[in-house]
Amino acid sequence: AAVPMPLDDARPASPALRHRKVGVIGAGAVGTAICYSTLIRGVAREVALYDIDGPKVRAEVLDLAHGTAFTSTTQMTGGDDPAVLADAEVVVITAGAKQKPGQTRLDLAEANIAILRTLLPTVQSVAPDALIVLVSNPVDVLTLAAQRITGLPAGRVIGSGTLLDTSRLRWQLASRVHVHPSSVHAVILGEHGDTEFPVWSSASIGPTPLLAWPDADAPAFTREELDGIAHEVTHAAYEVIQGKGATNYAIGVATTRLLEAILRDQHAILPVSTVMDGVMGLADVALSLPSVVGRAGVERVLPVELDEDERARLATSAETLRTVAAQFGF
Ligand code: 6V0
Repeated sequence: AAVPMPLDDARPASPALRHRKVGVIGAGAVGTAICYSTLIRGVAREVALYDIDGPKVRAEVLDLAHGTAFTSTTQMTGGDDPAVLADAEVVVITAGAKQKPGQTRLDLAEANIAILRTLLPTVQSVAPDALIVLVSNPVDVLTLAAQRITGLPAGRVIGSGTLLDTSRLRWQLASRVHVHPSSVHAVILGEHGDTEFPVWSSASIGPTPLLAWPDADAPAFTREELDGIAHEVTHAAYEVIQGKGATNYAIGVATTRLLEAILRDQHAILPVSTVMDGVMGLADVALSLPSVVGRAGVERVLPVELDEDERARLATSAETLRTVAAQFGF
């Protein structure tokens, strides 16, 4: 049963928030963290959470709703009936199996594609105009599968992709040189997974190219150090999962950032995953490249200047993802 909402909330939603509804599927560690950060950052008027596990989703919705006296988003709803997602503008999918220690993201493909096959027709019937955001893993394979299953335009099916990995990279570099992560301009591209890669050739800190970073307190980066940072970023999830069984807070705020770019029509450039349509010679595969995100979803995918090594790594990422997707007929 759905959790009832108070009808007499006197606080007017700001005009910017009116009618904005985000649906989240999956009341696990990730789905609830997305709800929590979306409530706190106030990017939607209503957040609705759906899960097949009734008692769990009801408890999570109540716990989240109990805090809305202190958040700018005033309505937290949800339940075990997909009708709670009705008319959402964006539906975020976090349902499904997650990595156990030692598993890679690609090991989850079979179970999570099967979930998509039943879930997506339901989503399309209750929220026919919704943009679909995939977070469940392997997120790139699921993004391709979801686009193929729904037949939606490529830009309306968006995987969180390497947005989280990019934020991990920016945090690592920022800690190293003692600046705020928002002043670190560096991206991870390709698969959200083991073949992802940082684009060092165009990375900068403030206006200074990373490869020329000159600071007495923080001497220039060596190749070995950069390789070490890249390794840590790629393996960060394994370490967190080993220790606490899930990663959730960082993907929560990363997904909220994506929702904000969509609902506020920001035309923000974010590294997210969509089905490629020829940019950089890539097609029939979903992976992350810098993408312009606004109300319509991914409006444009931007080609990136890469050095030879980076180009080879992009090709490897695409090939790996194609091989996995092909096993499931995509
Ligand atoms: P979890 O805590 O096990 O939650 C999953 C939830 O999905 C559970 O509450 C289930 O009841 C629910 N569920 C299962 N099937 C359905 C269904 N058919 N309909 C509705 N609900 C269903 O997992 P957690 O939240 O930790 O992870 C969810 C997914 O996110 C996993 O696939 C992770 O690998 C993935 N992540 C993706 C990240 C990214 O950067 N893209 C980051 C972290 C995790």
